[in-house]
Parts: sequence; C-alpha cells; structure tokens
Amino acid sequence: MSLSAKDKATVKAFWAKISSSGEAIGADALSRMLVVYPQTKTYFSHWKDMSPGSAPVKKHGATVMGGVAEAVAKIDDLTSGLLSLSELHAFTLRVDPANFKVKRSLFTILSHNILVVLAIMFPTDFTPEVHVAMDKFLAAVARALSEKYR
Ligand code: HNI
Repeated sequence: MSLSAKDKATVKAFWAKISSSGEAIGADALSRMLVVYPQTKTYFSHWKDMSPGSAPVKKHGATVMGGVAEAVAKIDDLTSGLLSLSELHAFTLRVDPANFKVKRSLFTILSHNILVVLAIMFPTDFTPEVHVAMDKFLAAVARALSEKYR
C-alpha cells in the first residue's frame, strides 16, 4: 500500500515536531522491543548490556531514529534511498535468509514499538490520522529495508 501525498505531508509535519526527541524515542522503542520480544536479543548479543536504557541500547536507539530521519528525507523514493541500509541489514540480519517472513516481522515488531512510544510521548499530536500515516510510512521503510531478500 503506497503512501499518498497526504500521508507524506502528515509524516513530514509530525516528524518536524518530534525529531528533536529522536534519541529518546529510539531508546524507549528499542528497550521495549528487547523486553517484549526477547527473540530479538539474538541480533544484539554482541552488546555487553541489553537492559532498558543501557548505553548500547540508548546509542543504537538514536542510530535507528537517525535511519528513520533519513527515510523521512527520502520519503519519495525509499527503495533507492535506503539501499545501503538495506544491504547492511541483509548481511547483518541474515540469520534466516530462507525464512523471509522472520525478517519482515522483525521490522514490523520494531515499528510497532516506535508507534507505542510515539503515542506515549506525544498523546495530543499522535492523532488517528498521524497514527495511520506513521504506520504506513514505517511499513514502507520495513519493505525498503527487507528489499535485498527478493
Ligand atoms: Ni537496524 C544497525 C536503522 C530495524 C538490527 N540499523 C542499524 C543502523 C541503522 C539502523 C541506521 C546503523 C547502520 C550503520 O552502522 O551504518 N534498523 C534501522 C531502521 C530500522 C531498523 C531505520 C527500522 C525502522 N535493525 C532493525 C531491526 C533489527 C535491526 C528490526 C533486528 C531486530 N540494526 C540491527 C543491527 C545493527 C543495526 C544488529 C548493527 C548494530 C551494531 O551493533 O552495530
């Protein structure tokens, strides 16, 4: 389901409001993913400490939201815009190349946690209209990042 012009405008306007909290959003979303979906820990087993709010989780949470910021900037062509990031994830996350759905579900899991954090941190701005636009945007990012396994 592609993003309409209205979806893109909604995502950009909302992102402009919240991007200064990117690090906090990413840290909370990543912490939640690792606690609520413990199977995702296998991808970060090289970290010393995976507990909520730990230094590696905070750092990577900021990194992930940096990737989301890049995606917002390239919202008109995510597949080519995120190509290098997709290659990184294909090789970093290639634990189940055969089982394509596992990888897709991982991106959906992280997107779900990002939406939960947005609802908690921005209850007024996170209207149903922003919710559906952000959900569709994060699904498009997930598709672009799992592009390498076709
Ligand atoms: Ni992801 C590294 C962005 C989902 C596991 N990830 C990155 C980097 C960015 C990034 C940016 C750093 C790239 C670099 O070093 O140049 N990741 C994103 C985005 C999403 C996402 C935008 C989806 C919205 N990543 C996921 C998911 C997993 C994941 C769902 C696994 C559950 N990512 C990783 C791992 C690394 C990573 C593992 C390397 C971490 C490290 O320690 O270097």
